[in-house]
Amino acid sequence: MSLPTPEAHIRAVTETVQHRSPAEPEFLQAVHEVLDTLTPVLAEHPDFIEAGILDRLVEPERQLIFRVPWTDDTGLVRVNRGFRVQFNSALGPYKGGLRFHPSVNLSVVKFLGFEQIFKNALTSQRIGGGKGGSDFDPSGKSDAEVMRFCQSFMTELVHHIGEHTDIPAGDIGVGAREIGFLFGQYRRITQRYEAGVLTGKGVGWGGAEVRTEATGYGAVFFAEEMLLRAGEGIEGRRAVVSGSGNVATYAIEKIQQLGGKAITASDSGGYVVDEQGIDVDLLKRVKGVERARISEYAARRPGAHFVATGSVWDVPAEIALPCATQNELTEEHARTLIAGGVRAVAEGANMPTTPGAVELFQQAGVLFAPGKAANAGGVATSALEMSQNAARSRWDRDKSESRLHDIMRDVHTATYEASERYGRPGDYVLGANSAAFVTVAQAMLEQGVI
Ligand code: NDP
Ligand code: 2IT
Repeated sequence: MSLPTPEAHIRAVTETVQHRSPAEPEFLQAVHEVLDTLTPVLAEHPDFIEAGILDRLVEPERQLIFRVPWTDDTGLVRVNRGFRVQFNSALGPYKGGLRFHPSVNLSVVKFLGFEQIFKNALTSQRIGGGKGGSDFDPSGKSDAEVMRFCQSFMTELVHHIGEHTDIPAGDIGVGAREIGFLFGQYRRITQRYEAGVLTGKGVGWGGAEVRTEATGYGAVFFAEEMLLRAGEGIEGRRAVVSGSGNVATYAIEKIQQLGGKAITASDSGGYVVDEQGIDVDLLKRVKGVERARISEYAARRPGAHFVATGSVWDVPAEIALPCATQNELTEEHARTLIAGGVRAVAEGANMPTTPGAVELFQQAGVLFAPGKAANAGGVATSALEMSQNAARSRWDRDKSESRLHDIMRDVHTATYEASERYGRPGDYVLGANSAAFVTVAQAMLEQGVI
């Protein structure tokens, strides 16, 4: 048998994806981002080419799309679309969040599910990759409406998940409130208290300590590891952060705890600049408790101001943490950040930096951490939650945070070492993709053609 070269193989697989999914730009972007870095690994592993590992990896094992009918507070029946893409289970049960946002469609869920395979592999926690969600928009909905939506969503999802098959969690628009409603309905339908079927639960009923904080804290730990390797640190440095949800809030909190100063936060309506450093308690109150707009933060905080146009990337800083959504940091933004002296960029969000912007950062020698490595602390702590649920145990905060810290150090080491091994030391994109791919590919190879 004569095998194609790695380059020809990657080209052929990419063309197949484009042919099968021509209308899925986010998914195609995520596939390109991974496949374009795999030439050195495939050159070392013709067995992966022969076994069709890439051909299988880009095709989800299962994709579910379902109707989610619910009744709003006026008595009107509404219909949303629900998704769960069970992408790859070579390393363990499908694991990944649910996103509730009007922009959710199959392309978005598939890009997130694809990323999740590699991210989960990097955590070394034996979890496969999946993602789900709905085009339901929780903003402006009452708690009762959100509950009815979650109950209807779970009435279908219940048939497809389980602690040994598929374990959803939160993502944009899905936090502790939604996980509570989803779990309640799961328990009611199945008549089983299967705590490990969802993660991000309330800490009083099976949730892990530090799961809420884990993604944001983890992204800062990763940024710190990159800086320490370069002989630098976080203390005394300015950071710009986008978003004001779960990930952004705890990234800001950890930056301040480590002696840095996070000076921005944003939402879809604009951003705030607070040169004294963001007041995390006020941010939690405004965005978390009151579910108000970020402009309200500036209204209540002397010295802070709200900007409705442009983006946080217009504010010069040494550390940049995109923690809102995909493709929010463009080439133009990258040029501005580089001109402003940025040293490290770590993606708290999934795929927030466009491919052109990533290239600019790398060319300029900026330390750049892709989301699948930098934001892996969230799902890693979800896996720790599953372990605690299975053992019917509960770890305290110190143990939980120190495990998270260790995992992020290990993800950094594995990523850096792979970047060296495959010929581009310090290229964390290539490092993360290669290290994760080898782990998943080897498991697929050993498990046969399935
Ligand atoms: P939240 O819903 O808690 O917060 C999302 C934030 O991003 C809000 O400030 C929101 O503003 C803003 N945002 C969302 N969509 C858009 C948009 N289209 N345009 C502009 N702003 C937007 O979500 P999370 O903090 O949980 O998630 C943020 C990112 O982190 C996502 O990319 C997610 O996939 C990723 N992530 C999350 C993990 C987790 O554990 N939660 C784990 C790993 C990654 P507004 O309120 O105005 O919409
Ligand atoms: O993108 C992600 O890693 C998440 N939204 C968290 C997934 C999880 O299962 O905790």
